[in-house]
Amino acid sequence: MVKYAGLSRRRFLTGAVGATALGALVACGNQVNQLQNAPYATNAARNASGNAPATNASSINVNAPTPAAGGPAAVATMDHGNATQSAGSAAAGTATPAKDWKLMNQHHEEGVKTFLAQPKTIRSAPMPFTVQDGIKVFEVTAKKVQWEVTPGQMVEAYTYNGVVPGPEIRVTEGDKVRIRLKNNLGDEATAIHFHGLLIPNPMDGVPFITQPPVNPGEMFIYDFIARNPGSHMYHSHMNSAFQVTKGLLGAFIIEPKDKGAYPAFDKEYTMILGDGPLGYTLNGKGFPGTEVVTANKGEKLLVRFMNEGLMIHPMHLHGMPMTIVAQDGWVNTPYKCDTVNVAPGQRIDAIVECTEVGAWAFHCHILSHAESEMGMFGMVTALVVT
Ligand SMILES: [Cu+2]
Repeated sequence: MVKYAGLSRRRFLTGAVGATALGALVACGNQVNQLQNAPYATNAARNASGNAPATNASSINVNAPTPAAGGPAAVATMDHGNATQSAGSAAAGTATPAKDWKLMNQHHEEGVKTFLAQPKTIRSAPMPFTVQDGIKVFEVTAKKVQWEVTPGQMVEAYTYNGVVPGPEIRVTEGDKVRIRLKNNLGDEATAIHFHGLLIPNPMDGVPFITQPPVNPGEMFIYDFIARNPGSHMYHSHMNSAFQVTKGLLGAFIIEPKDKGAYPAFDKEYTMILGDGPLGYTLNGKGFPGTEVVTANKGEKLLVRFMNEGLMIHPMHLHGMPMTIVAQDGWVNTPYKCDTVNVAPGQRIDAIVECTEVGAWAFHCHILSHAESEMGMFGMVTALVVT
């Protein structure tokens, strides 16, 4: 049916596409996408079957078609290589119901094509600031918006400044920082905790412990000095299992004054992990809405993993090892791995030496957070090295 515009599926999935891999991949995705009349039709089905944790079923697209026979529970025992197996040929109670493997292939394929057609950069710009009396002042407004988690799937999100994650706050060690939090949520109080920062106690952002709650319509001003460099976060500490997983979260990065105090890298990418009402997400998006990570051959890519969800996510990169250089902002003795556990609240800094050209899958290895009969979903992206 659908042609790959000169690129075979095997070629772009293995990444053996030469020096213009990304351009070819994206062009390929775009061209293929144009051939489809309803490119998002199967995404709705994918969302219904997998993108959201079971407890959040009410927030996902309930108008989607019924998932393929067998359902998610059958996925663990599914064997793509054994297509001749059928329910009637094995003892009752032990066999997986027969699959429509052509339909499954189609769902998997369409997800990848949609992913490759995404723009390369979908994240918002770092949060702007003004400088007043030598203080970097950031304006942060908590408000609800309709957020597109995957193409065509809108979910109510609680946001800082209208985006999930909130815009990255980036300052330098020693900076004087002011955060002006306005609560426009309308019907609940909130507060910001600066996760990982060494900070004066009254600025720690925990209602009824260090400050009054910031009620609807109110403002609270946080003032502190950025003391400890590293990968940190900011998030709600009010009704947090709900507010944070709905989107009140963001990266707070303090660059070291002395760049030599941190391992060398050429470019960086922050990947915030999420699970909850928005589904399984990387930077507020579920596959195929996730962003393609790109690097040139030979570059050292710093990936800052941050987990703002409620579950542990072992993040796995195909093709190349990661060197773990810091945890929770503190530089540690480096070690190599290809899968790194990121627990809720943790930040893990990993440097990837991009030695291998190609499109390398990059995903959570709790596979029920990443792939089902309906194709890949949730915590999946790709590192494309050209
Ligand atoms: Cu996971």
